[in-house]
Amino acid sequence: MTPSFANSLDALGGWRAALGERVDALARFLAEHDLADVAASEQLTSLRERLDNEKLVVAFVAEFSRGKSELINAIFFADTGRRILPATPGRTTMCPVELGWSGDEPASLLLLPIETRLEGLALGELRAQPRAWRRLDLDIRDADQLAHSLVEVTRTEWVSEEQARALGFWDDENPDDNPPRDDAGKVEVPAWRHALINYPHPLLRQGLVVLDTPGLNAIGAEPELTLSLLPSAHATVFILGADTGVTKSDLAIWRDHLGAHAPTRFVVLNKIDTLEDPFAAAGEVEAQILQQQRETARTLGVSMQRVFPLSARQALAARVAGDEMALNESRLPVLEAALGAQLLPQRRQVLEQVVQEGAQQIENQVVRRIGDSRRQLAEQTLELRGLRGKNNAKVRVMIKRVDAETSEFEECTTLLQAMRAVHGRMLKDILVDLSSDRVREEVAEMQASMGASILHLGAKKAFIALCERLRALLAAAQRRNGEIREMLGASFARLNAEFGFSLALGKPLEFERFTSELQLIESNYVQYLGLTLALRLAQPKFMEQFRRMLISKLRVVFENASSELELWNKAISAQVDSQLRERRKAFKRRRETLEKIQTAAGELEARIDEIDTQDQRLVGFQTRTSELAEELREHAFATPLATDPSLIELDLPLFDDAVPVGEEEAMQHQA
Ligand SMILES: Nc1nc2c(ncn2[C@@H]2O[C@H](COP(=O)(O)OP(=O)(O)OP(=O)(O)O)[C@@H](O)[C@H]2O)c(=O)[nH]1
Ligand SMILES: [Mg+2]
Repeated sequence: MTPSFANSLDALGGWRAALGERVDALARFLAEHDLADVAASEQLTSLRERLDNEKLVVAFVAEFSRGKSELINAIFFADTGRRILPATPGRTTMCPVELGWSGDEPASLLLLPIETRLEGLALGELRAQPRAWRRLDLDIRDADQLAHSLVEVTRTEWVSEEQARALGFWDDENPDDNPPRDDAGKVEVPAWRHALINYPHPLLRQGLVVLDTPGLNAIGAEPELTLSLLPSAHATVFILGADTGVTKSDLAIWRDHLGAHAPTRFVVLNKIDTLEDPFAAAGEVEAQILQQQRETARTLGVSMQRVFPLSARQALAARVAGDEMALNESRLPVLEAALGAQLLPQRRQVLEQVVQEGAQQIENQVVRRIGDSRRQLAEQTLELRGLRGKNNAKVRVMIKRVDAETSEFEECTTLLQAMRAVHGRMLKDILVDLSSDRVREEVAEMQASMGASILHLGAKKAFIALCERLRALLAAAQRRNGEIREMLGASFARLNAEFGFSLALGKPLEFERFTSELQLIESNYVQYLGLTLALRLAQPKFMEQFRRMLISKLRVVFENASSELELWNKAISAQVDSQLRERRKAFKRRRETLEKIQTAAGELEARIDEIDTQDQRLVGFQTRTSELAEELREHAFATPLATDPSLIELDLPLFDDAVPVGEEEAMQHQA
C-alpha cells in the first residue's frame, strides 16, 4: 500500500529524533572532555533546538462548507473512531483553528475572545499572554468529550450593528457582504478570534501544525490570518466542491490568498461522491470527474496533477470502519501520498542543511582547539628533549628563558586590549541599527508618511519605502561586520606572527536568510494592501493592530539577524580568549616542569612520557570528535523517507505552471 502522509511524517520524526540523539552524543562527549568553547556549546544548543522545534505547517483554505474540517478529520482524526472537528452543512468553523502540540501544556482548547480585537493587540502578542485566552481541558481518551468540546469553535454571538462595526464585521461600503440582522436588529459574529487545540496526536507531536480556517471570503477575516499564518504555511490545501465547481468566491479566495507567492499548493476537488448517479452508465461518472479536474486546473492555472478529486466524507467513514477498499475508492490516499512525497523531503532538506553546516562548524572549532594544544605540547617536548644529559645550571638558564618568554608574551595584552576595545565599539554601533527601537522608529516614519490619507497607493508606497530602508539597514550591518572582520584580520596577523597565536577568521557573516525573510514579509503585505480588506486600515483600531503585527514580524527578523551577528562575534572572541588561556597555562606548565626536573633526577623522562600520553589522548579526542560529527552528517543524509517512489519519479514541481491543454490526457494515470 502507498505509505500515507502519516507514515511519511512518522519517518521524518524518527529521523529527526535520531539526529537529535547524535547531536546529544557529540555534546556529551565534548562536555566530558572540556573540548567545546562558548561558541561551540551555543551552536550545539541551537542545533538541538532547531531539530526539536522545527514545525511543518499545513493550512486548509476554502470558501465555507467545502469540507476543510471534514478533510482534516479524515486525514488526522479517523483513529478516534468518529468526527472530531465539527463539520456540518452551512457555515461551521467560525474562527481559525490551529492544531498542534506543545509538550509543556496539557491537552487543551484555548479560545481567544473576539473582543480582544478592540484592544488593538496583534494575535502574535496575545499568544504570549495566557490570561487573554479561555481554556478548556480536553480528555484525549474520550473521543465524544473531545468532539463535544471542539464544538466551541462554531460558537457565535449576537451583537449590535455598532459593535459589529467596531469588531470589523460590518462594512458600510459593501452592504451586500454584511451578515444578516435578526428581528431585533442584532448581528451574528464569531464568539472567538482564534482557537488553539493542543492535542498529543502522534503527527502533531512531531511538529506538524494544522490550520483549519473559516470560509475566508467573509468580511471580518483576521488580518493576521491572511498576512501571517497563511503565507508562512509550508503547504496550503485549497478545497473546492465537486458539487459546486469553481465559484466566483472560490476564485476570489484563490487569487487573493494563494496567488503568486503561495507556498506549495494542493487543490482538492472534494465531494466526488455527490456525482454518483444511479442512472449514469459505467464510466460516465469517471469521465465527469476527469472533466471537472481538467477544468479546475485550467481555471486556477495549475497542472492537472495538482488537482486531487476525492471524497473526504467517504474517506472518514472508510477509515472509521477500517475498510481499505472504500478508502481507496475515496481517493484520499492519492492526496496523502503527494503531500508526503513532496512536503517532507523539502522540510528534510532544510534540516539537512542546518545539520551539515552546524556539524562542520563545531568540528572545525574543536579540531582547531585541539590542534593548538598539540602544537604547544610538541614545543614543550622539543624543549625537554634538549635537556637530556644537561646539568642543573642548564636547567636554571632554561627557567630564566621561560620567564623572559612569558613576560614577552604578556606584552600581547596591550594589543589585545586595544583590539577588544575597538571591536566592542564597532559591534555596539552595528547592533543599535538592528535593535527593536530602530525597527519601531522606522515603522513610525512609515505611518507618518501614510499620513491622514489611507488611500491604497499612498499606504503601499510608504510601506515599500519602509522595506527599502530596512533592507539598507541589514546590508549596512553586514558590510560593517565585514569591517570588523578586516580589523580583526590585521590584529590576528600580528598576534600570530609576534606572539605565536594561531587565530583564524572563519567565514564572513551571511545575512541573506534575513534579507529573504524581509522580502517575504514585504510581498505578503503588499498583496494585502492591495485587497479591499485593507480599507479597514482606515479604522484606527485596525491600523494599530496592523502596526503591531508588522512590528512584531519585523522584530523577529531583526532580532534573529542581531543574534546571528552577536554569535559570529562571540565565536571569534571566544577563540582569542581560549588561546590566550591555553598559552598562559602552557608557560606555567613549562616552568613547573623545569622546577621539578631541577629537584628530581628521573623527572625529565617521566615528564616527556607524560606529555606524550597527553598528546595521544588529544589525538584520540580529535578522531572521536570527527567521527561523531561525521556520523551526524552521514545520518542527516542517509535513511530515505518512506514515500511512494512513483510519486517522486513524477517530480511534481513545487511551484507549478499550468500544463498546456492537450498534454493533460497524458497525466491521467494519476487518478
Ligand atoms: N457528500 C459529501 N459531503 C461532504 C464531504 N466532505 C464534507 N462534506 C460535508 O459538507 C459539509 C461541510 O463540511 P465542513 O467540513 O464543515 O466544511 P468547511 O469547509 O470546514 O466549512 P466551514 O467550516 O463552514 O468553513 C458537512 O456537512 C460535511 O459533512 C464529501 O466528501 N462528500
Ligand atoms: Mg470547517
